[in-house]
Amino acid sequence: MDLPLVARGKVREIYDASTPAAPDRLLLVASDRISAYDHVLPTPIPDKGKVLTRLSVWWFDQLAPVLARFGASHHLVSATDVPPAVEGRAMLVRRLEMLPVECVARGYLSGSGTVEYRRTGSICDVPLPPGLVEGSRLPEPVFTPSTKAAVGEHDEAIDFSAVVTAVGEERAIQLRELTLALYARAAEIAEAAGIILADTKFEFGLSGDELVLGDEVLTPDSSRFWPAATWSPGDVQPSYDKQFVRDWLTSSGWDRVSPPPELPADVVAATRERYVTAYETLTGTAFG
Ligand code: PZK
Repeated sequence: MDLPLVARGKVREIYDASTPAAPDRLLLVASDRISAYDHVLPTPIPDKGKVLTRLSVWWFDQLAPVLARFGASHHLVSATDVPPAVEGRAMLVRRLEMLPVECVARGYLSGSGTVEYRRTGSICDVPLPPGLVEGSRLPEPVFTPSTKAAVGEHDEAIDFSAVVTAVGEERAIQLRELTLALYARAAEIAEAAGIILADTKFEFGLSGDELVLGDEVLTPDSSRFWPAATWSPGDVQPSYDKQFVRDWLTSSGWDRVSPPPELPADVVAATRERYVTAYETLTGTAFG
C-alpha cells in the first residue's frame, strides 16, 4: 500500500486516498499497537486494529440518527473499499477541515475530572454537588472540551469560553449539544449491554458548512468503558482493555521511562480477548 502518509499517531496512521473522482478522501488505518503509561509497547495485540475499526464503524451506524437531528453526519465512506494490505482495520473517510477542540463528554467522575472536582468543586464551569468520589455518576453528563496537545503532550482542559473563542458561539453551542446527545445515546446503548460508558472523546470537522463527526468513535482508545456489574465508586475502576498490560508492566519492575519490555504471550492473549469481548458485548455479534 503506497499511499502518501498524512499523519501518524501513536497507534494509527492517516493516508491520502484522494483520486481524481474523489479528491477529498483519507484512509484511517488502525494498527495492532497498544500504548500504556504514555509509551507504545513493542508487542502488538493481534486483531486490536480490526476490533477498534469494526467497533467504530458500528458506532457510526448507531449514531447516524442523532447526527441527522443536528443536521450533521459522520465522515465514514467505506470500511470495505480499502487496500488489501489494511483490510479490516481501515476506514475510507471524507477529508474534513478539523475543528481545533476535542469534544469530551463525561457521565462519571474519573481521572482528570476527579482532579479538577477536588480542586474546584466543578468540572468545566459546571458546579457539582459535594461528596462525589472517583467513579461517581454525575447528576448530569458534562461537556469537558480540551485542546489537542502537541505530539507527546497531554490534551489540556479548556473552559467553554475558550471553545467559543476557537470556533464561534453558535458552533460552540452546537458542539456541546451534539456531544452530549451522542454521549447520551451511546451510554444508553452501552448500558443495555451491561457496560458503563464513563466518558468519551469526539473530534468534529467541517465539510463546507456541514458539521461532521470524524476520527474513530467510542473505542476503548477514546473512551472509558466499565463493566456495570463491578462498578464501585470510591475506587479507581480497572481499565476494561488495558488492565492486564498495566498490572504486568507494574510488576515487571519497568521504570516507566526506559523503553518498555515485550509483553508475555499470556498477557497478549488475555488483552486480545478483552478487546474481542468488548466488541461482542457491545454489538451483540461475534467478532469471528
Ligand atoms: C484528521 N486526525 C487525528 C487520527 C493520526 C491523527 N476526516 C478527517 N479529515 C481531516 N483530518 C482528519 C480526519 C479524521 N479523522 C484526524 N488528524 C487529522 C489522527 C489518526 C492518526 F495520526
